[in-house]
Amino acid sequence: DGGAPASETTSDTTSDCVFCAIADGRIPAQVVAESERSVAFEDRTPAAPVHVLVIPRRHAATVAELAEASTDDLADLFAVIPEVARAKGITDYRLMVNSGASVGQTVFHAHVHVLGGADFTEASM
Ligand code: DGP
Repeated sequence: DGGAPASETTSDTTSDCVFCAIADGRIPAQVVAESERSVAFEDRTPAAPVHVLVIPRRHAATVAELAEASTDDLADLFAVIPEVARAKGITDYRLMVNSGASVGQTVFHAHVHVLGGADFTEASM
């Protein structure tokens, strides 16, 4: 389209973003819960018995960028988490957010990992 080259940190570039494609329904995912602003779906490579990702429909590379773009979107992301827990039948869960490649972020569309269904108290996660 002649626009600027896609960059993994360019927050207005959504056409090649896999999580934008999931939010739009262009790529299928197992949706667990959703709202006007957020979508929760099963992680395709689960690291725990329950592993759900919650994403904003709005593209933002990181949660910090999302907070700068819309605190309403950020709040909604967290408001969906109890629905995820109910849908998955868990009361306890661990939330994890990777922000930046050096700590392991691989998809540059903000997301919160909801991990549960196991006892993590002895784990080094
Ligand atoms: P992170 O390392 O925090 O960027 O986590 C990205 C997660 O996204 C990782 O656990 C695998 C998951 N993931 C990547 N691509 C897809 C996809 O196309 N579908 C689903 N369901 N999950 C994906």
